[in-house]
Amino acid sequence: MSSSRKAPVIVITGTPGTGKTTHAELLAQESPIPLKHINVGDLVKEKNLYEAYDEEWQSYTVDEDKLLDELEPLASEGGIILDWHTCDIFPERWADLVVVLRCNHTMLWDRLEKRGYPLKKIQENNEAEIMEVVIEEARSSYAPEIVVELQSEGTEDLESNVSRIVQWIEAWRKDRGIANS
Ligand code: DAT
Repeated sequence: MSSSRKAPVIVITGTPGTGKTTHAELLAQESPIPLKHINVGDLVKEKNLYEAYDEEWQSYTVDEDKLLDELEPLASEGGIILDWHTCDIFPERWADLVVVLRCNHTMLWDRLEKRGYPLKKIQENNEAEIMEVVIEEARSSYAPEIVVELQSEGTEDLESNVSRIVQWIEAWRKDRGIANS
């Protein structure tokens, strides 16, 4: 649960390419309270929070203990957006809202191809989206009432999703008797 935080922790997750970073950036701009966008993949690289780099898959094997130690003080304080393609390593008590972005798999394929991913990495992620890996993971890790699945295919989706999250932030603060600034 959210304990005494005055600002929420919002997890934005989904298969790579579903639009997490795009959503997190717009949300950080439009939020009624300051929210720090933490791109967890970038943080892992910047702070060397990995055990190894896999050339073949072009991905890092994350050192989960180090990552959790790095994030713990930020999560306790609140006011952050955690942007990552997986969510089940975060302790349940950290999250106030878990947004899972979804995208049509052919559209996702095109986005990942544009990103220059190797074919097997595109295939793996495409399959993960079809098999609903991330939404299943979110549902098995968090209370159902905090998990929201949102479509992220075009800019209309992006805008309506972000305004929905902004409304959720306002309601979250009101519920806790924190005045809107
Ligand atoms: P992620 O952070 O999940 O890997 P991203 O935010 O980098 O994904 O988005 C990947 C690409 O797809 C990027 O070029 C922006 C585009 N995109 C994602 N969601 C979108 C949306 N809802 N509307 C328009 N473009 C979107």
